[in-house]
Amino acid sequence: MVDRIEKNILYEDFVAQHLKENKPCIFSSNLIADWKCVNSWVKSDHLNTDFIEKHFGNLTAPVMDCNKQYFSSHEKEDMKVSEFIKYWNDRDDRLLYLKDWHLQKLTDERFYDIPTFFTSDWLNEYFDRDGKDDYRFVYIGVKGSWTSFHADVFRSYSWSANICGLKKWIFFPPGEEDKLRDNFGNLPFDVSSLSLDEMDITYFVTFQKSGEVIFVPSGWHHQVFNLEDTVSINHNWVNAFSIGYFWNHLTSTLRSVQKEISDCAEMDGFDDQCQLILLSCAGMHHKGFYEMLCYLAIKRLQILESEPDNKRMNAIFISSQPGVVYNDGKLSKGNKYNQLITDLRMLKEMLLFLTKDSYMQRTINKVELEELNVLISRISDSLANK
Ligand SMILES: O=C(O)CCC(=O)C(=O)O
Ligand SMILES: [Fe+2]
Repeated sequence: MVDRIEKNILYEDFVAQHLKENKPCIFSSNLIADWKCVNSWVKSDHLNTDFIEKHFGNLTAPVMDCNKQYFSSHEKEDMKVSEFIKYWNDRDDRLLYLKDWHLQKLTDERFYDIPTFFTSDWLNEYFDRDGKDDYRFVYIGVKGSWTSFHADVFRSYSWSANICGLKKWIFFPPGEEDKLRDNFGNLPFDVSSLSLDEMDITYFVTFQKSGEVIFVPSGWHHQVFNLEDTVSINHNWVNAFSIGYFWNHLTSTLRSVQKEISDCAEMDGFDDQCQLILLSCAGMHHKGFYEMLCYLAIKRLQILESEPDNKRMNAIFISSQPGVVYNDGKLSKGNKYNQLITDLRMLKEMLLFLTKDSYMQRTINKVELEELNVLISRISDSLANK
């Protein structure tokens, strides 16, 4: 069963029961009722195509054809939004799904606010630093469109909010997917073609209605079906409670890369070559991971070290909401939860771990290693003053 959260819960309860436990849940309590897009993009429970056409028609978005497989995903092409809207209104024998559209990055307008539960997001906070990329998406799919079996990029969490429509999710706890691998170790593209009930495998099926928001934990494989025309917004995100999964994924992907090209292991530049392949297939390499943690740690230290006392005490919650640096302490009853401290403790632990990792020692140079040790001491000092 996937937990349903009907009433408002405290942030720290969500942390304890879902982030730390890495367990999925659905918020049915309409967390998104106030969203601008819920009101402007939807008319009588359906996509307001006139509005989308008028405001976004000239933009381009990635569109998949769910009737066509391309490796482990669907065939994709970039399309003018106005062309997609024409398809949406007329329909033909294609099964198109506009997805992974970075609309928030393309517009200045904020058409939704990230629910508090998901604002501690190191991934988007880090990628926002140069404005080049983000992990905030809009999905618009006709009835019958679907997303193939996968686990999310970087083994990040995701959250997904239905603006309108109905989704069916099939979830597999981490490790269960191994039971579905073929002789070559490949995962299936479509689990609905398998007789899951006849197998010794744990999985969950859940339905997400209009207004509901689902939390997808790290490393849970899933497949998603739009049972009605459906519009959703989703983010991939990572934070103190999932950064370890990210690191484990990076190192296990590196091991696969090393194995794949092991015949070149004796050649000069083997490590560099592996890192390049890792970057292109996992989206990040070891150096990038180290730089990300340093960036996040320095940003938090600067807040702790520079803000006047009262502001510092309130600056407990760094936010990945565009345009918002941090929320004040009203987030949590009694200010018991201090995200800044939680983040720094975890960042210190991870950074210490990296200094001892033999592969990381080969990846960063002596000066960088020295700087890393200085940064770790700075975090220790800051935490000791708390
Ligand atoms: O809604 C979909 O089609 C896919 C969403 C998804 O995979 C996710 O949010 O992780
Ligand atoms: Fe996903």
